[in-house]
Amino acid sequence: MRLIGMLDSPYVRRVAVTLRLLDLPFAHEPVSVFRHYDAFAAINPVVKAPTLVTDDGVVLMDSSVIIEHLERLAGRRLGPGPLADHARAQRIVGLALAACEKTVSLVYEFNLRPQEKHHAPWIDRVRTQLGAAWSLLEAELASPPAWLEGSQAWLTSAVAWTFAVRTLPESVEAGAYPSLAALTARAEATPAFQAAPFD
Ligand SMILES: N[C@@H](CCC(=O)N[C@@H](CS)C(=O)NCC(=O)O)C(=O)O
Repeated sequence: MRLIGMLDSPYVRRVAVTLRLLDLPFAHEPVSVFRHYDAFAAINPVVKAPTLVTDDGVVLMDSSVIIEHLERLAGRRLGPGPLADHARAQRIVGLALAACEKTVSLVYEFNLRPQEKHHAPWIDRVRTQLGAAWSLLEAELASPPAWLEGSQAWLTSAVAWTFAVRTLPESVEAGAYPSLAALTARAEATPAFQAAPFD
């Protein structure tokens, strides 16, 4: 299997950590959707990171779609079995992914759009959504379920927080999310995270 994309993308990184935790062998190709557009397009013309090329040559995209396939391949899930626990796990994953999406929106707004074209009401809206996602995620993690560590909810929360802190530090209130910060520090020290460093 080939995982295409840079590890400074939270979506690529969550797939890389998942591959490690599921003990699935893969080759990582750090191709950038921006700096290596043509090389990326030669693999996946949609130019979306992550892209996963299966051993049969099927080209998959979207981290959640890829993770669903990897869990089928491995024959196990990184999450709790009971339905009520699954709902809570999916809520945590959804909040973390929303935080990633809103952080990426701000990064694109600030780094790709010319300053004279910035639209303040849109930026305010995204910041408000981002703040809501972090606050709700922190509330979930302040009383963590027993199954959290090692789960998809756990790794996606940590990947999201590292991405925000490293990419757009001014968008996160340092100290406002202690449970999230502590979970991330522990996750980043594990072999699966260290094998897939942010940079
Ligand atoms: N929902 C997607 C989001 C993936 C995504 O937006 N990736 C970014 C890199 S962080 C990308 O491919 N950007 C290039 C583009 O959208 O043109 C996922 O979970 O994989």
